[in-house]
Amino acid sequence: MSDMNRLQAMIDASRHLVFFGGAGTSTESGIKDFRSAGGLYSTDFHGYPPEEVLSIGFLKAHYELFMEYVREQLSVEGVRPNAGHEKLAALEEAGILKAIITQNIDGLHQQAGSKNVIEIHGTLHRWYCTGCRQHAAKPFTCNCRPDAMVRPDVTLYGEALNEKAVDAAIHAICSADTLIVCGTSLTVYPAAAYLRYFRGDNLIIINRDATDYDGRASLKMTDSFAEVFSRIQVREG
Ligand code: CNA
Repeated sequence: MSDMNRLQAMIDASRHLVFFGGAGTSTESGIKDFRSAGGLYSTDFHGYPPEEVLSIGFLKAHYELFMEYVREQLSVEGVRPNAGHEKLAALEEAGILKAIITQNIDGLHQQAGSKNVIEIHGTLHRWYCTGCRQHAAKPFTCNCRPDAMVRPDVTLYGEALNEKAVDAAIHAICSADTLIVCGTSLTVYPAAAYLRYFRGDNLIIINRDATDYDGRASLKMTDSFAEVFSRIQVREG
């Protein structure tokens, strides 16, 4: 049986399918990931490594540079979901997929029509003022306090994850009989550690590069997200 047929059989047999994804699900929409060759981590920004730029300490110390990085490197304007995002939305619509947990901040799953999306690292589609908590879907100006900053509602290095999102993610993983992990290097913690809550039948990893969890997978595929998901059949009931 081919890997594609095995994947389809596991999805067909599943009663509670959950998807856990990362930046690799958006590369085929034209958004760079962090750790692939040519990803965001391969280029410093004004002499700073991106890991440092995307930290709470950097935001506080170099707000203008941080904002420039977000505008230039993380912009999601005009970006469209790919065939993989669309198939996941169709699987949810058919009642097969119960939840998407994503480390991404680009909002592409929702743009494709997915409803139950748990964004454990926040979103670039929500901005808030650290002074008065006013918020909006885009960057805005606020003069409520001299030290206030308008920032994206994303989890930066050095910050804790949103508790509600973490609880929802762990609950979804605990409830899954089949978990598809895709487009993530599984190196960003604590997100990657949530996989240890999976107690179901089949852990499926679809990722171009190797991950530390490959040995635990019932099925590992190295084909691309959009390629694999465009071939999945949505079989209701
Ligand atoms: P990562 O560490 O960059 O890993 C991405 C993984 O995806 C790599 O192992 C690649 O081999 C694999 N990959 C890349 N393209 C594909 C593809 N088309 N099909 C299959 N596999 C592919 O990214 P992680 O998500 O693991 O790291 C978590 C970080 C990345 C989170 O904090 C995110 O906020 C952050 N991030 C998000 C975005 C986004 O929202 N689109 C973009 C860049 C970084």
